[in-house]
Amino acid sequence: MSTPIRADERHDDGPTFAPTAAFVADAVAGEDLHTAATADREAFWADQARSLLDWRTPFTRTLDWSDAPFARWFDDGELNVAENCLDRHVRAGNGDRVAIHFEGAPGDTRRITYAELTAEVHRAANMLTDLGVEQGDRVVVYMPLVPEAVVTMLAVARIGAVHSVVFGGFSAESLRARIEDAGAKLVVTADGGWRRGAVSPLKPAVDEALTGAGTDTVEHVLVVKRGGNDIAWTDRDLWWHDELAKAAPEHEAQAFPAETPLFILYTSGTTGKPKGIVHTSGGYLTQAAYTHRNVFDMHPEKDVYWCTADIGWITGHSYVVYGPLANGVTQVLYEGTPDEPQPGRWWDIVDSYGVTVLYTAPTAVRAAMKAGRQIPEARSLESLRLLGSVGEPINPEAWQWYRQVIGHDRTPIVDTWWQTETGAIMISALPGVTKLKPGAAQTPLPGIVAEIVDEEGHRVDPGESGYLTVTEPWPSMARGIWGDPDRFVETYWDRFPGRYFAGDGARLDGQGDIWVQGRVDDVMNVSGHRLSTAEIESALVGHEGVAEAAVVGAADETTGQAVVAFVILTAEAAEGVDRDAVAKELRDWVGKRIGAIAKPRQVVVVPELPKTRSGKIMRRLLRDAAEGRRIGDTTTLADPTIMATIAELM
Ligand code: 6R9
Repeated sequence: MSTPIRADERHDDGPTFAPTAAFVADAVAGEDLHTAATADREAFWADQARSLLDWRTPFTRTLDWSDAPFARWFDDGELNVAENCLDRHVRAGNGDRVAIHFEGAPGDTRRITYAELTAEVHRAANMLTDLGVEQGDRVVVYMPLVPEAVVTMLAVARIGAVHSVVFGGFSAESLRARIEDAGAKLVVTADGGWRRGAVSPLKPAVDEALTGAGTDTVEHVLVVKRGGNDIAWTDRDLWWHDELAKAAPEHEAQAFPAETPLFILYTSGTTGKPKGIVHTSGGYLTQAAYTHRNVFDMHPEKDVYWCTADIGWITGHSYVVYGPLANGVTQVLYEGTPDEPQPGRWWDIVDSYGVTVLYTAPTAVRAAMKAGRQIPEARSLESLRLLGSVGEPINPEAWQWYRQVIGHDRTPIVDTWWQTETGAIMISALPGVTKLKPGAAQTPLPGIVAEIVDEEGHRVDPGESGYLTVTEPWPSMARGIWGDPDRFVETYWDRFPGRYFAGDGARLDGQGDIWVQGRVDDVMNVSGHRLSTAEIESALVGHEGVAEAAVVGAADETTGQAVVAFVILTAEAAEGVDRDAVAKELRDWVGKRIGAIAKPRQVVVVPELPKTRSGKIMRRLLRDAAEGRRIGDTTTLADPTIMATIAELM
């Protein structure tokens, strides 16, 4: 496989794929959505909110933008998010429909209907109340991808509390920092989860996190038994199954105002400290449901949908939990990795549940390409009718392979651009409307207004590149950064006044289609996961042997980008040093401080970093070295010879 083609090297005149007549005939979304949204954007969103959700108190105000950029949507309306995802489907006579086909990594399965999931969440909501969790309290969720994680999120939502899911791959220190920032009252975890045939413990990281500073707010740790591994036990620990058994089965859902906070989700920014992105209830759920229904062409009575994301990321929030459940769809939830215990496990899951719509990340597609087409070709995959992509730009080569090999040359592919901050999909093709263009996210969805602008904030002409901005408020937009409103304004709204700037560069082609080119700031995208260079650098310099560190994201065939770190050791550490041993130690160190996903692919011990005379590290040159390119212009460096030395050390 060749190196992924960068978006800015692509051309407008590649192949396009028009929707087939058969697809159009049965498509949920038609051209009329665009017409309605263009005619009156706010009225369009109000219609979506009313038709997709059940409101206990109907709203009369659609948008209050008077305190911009802090939006309030549908704010005099009241609803219960969990009731919208559960009870109303049961009341509508769909209680017997499967909500979740769970497949554990070791092969255990559970089939959970909407009636069963509703009953479980009722009990869990009572359990949380019994444990003293009240409206507005924060509950941190640190769990494997098992049904109890979904139940926890919905139970927290049901009582008007706020969840903050921390990806199970994050370290004890990352977990501690998030518990502290959110001031969590309760942590829900599991003894361990399954990964590649073995139990990967989770509870020990919670124990370690809670020995750290700033975690006194935590009153209890609720533990789901999943791995069966031995764990330490303290007075504050409680077994999920014991507490659930004690809780009453019936739960009357209370209605909450639309702007009630629903969750906090931490994401990497350009500084070392992760930001707690806050989402609220009515607007978020409206856009999660609207995008899920229209972009994935959901026919809840017959589709089997599968989004492969973990609930620790925004994709898992909006397209595993809230979107699909609000729409009453049947979905697959799989705990493991694509290729355990054998290559092709994912494709076996598609066949065994008859998955019709699959939503995954380009990095997974490229890994499947690398493993070889003979693996999916040995499976049927006939049930698939629509494929989705998210997390990073999908190079046209991977797009074509995804369509041919997985989609048998007939399925549309929707490339969906959005972010933790946007809450739900913003730019994507509509499968029954748009002529698909491999590699381009294409058009803002009906109701969304996005523009590409130059340095001065002026719209670029077709054929040009610039910064991707959103010009009008949207229902699922972040309502702020937890505990730091100023940072929200500075980070997203100051660069281009009146516009939300997402941190991505993009190109507008001759037909008005948008090609997202990736981050223009110091945020890396590794396997579709956001990592901050500053955060990894600060972890590295936290090691006693490291004097200075610079981190770059280097292009990588499979993961999109990979972390490459350049470090200067302290004089003591540098003495008689074994470079390989140091590199390994520092990789593990970063894994321990942040999490395995942040481990550098390469750690290069260097005598000096390329700095300008004013002392600014020139990451551009380090990226050249990390990608094995000819080193660019070094004339502004304080020491122009340093790059030659570094290139030799690679
Ligand atoms: C949903 C999610 C957001 C960043 C975003 C951008 C990149 C996501 C993309 C894409 C090109 C797509 N990104 N989808 N780039 N095409 N279809 O991934 O949220 O984890 O917050 O990351 O991911 O760079 O700014 P999040």
